[in-house]
Amino acid sequence: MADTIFGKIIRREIPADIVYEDDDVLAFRDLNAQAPVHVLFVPKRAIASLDEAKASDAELLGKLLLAAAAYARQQGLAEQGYRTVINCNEHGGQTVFHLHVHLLAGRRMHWPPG
Ligand code: IU
Repeated sequence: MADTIFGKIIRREIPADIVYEDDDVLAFRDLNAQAPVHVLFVPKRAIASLDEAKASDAELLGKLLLAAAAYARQQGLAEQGYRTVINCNEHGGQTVFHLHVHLLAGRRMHWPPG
């Protein structure tokens, strides 16, 4: 897949406010935060979108969600709650084609989403 801005952040070619890292996952604050807490969890091995994910990506996708949940718990966000979002392709609102999980917290979320 084509490189993206997230690839450059993972390789430390451009700066980001990194809040979590392990062997498979990097998490950093969204530059255009939509909530008091807005962190993006990205797999270091890039998958363009959820639509591109394969059965062989199952473990990596699980790690991504569990990293977001662990971060939320560790930051004291879990009791009040939070939202995780994966946008996919044009109508899903995806703008960066390196799959990522948005973690949004710190305010009450609305439903249905826009
Ligand atoms: P989306 O689901 O693909 O639309 O999410 C992309 C997010 O990446 C979006 O919330 C942007 O604000 C965010 N972002 C960023 O944090 N830093 C960047 O350099 C760029 C986008 I480009």
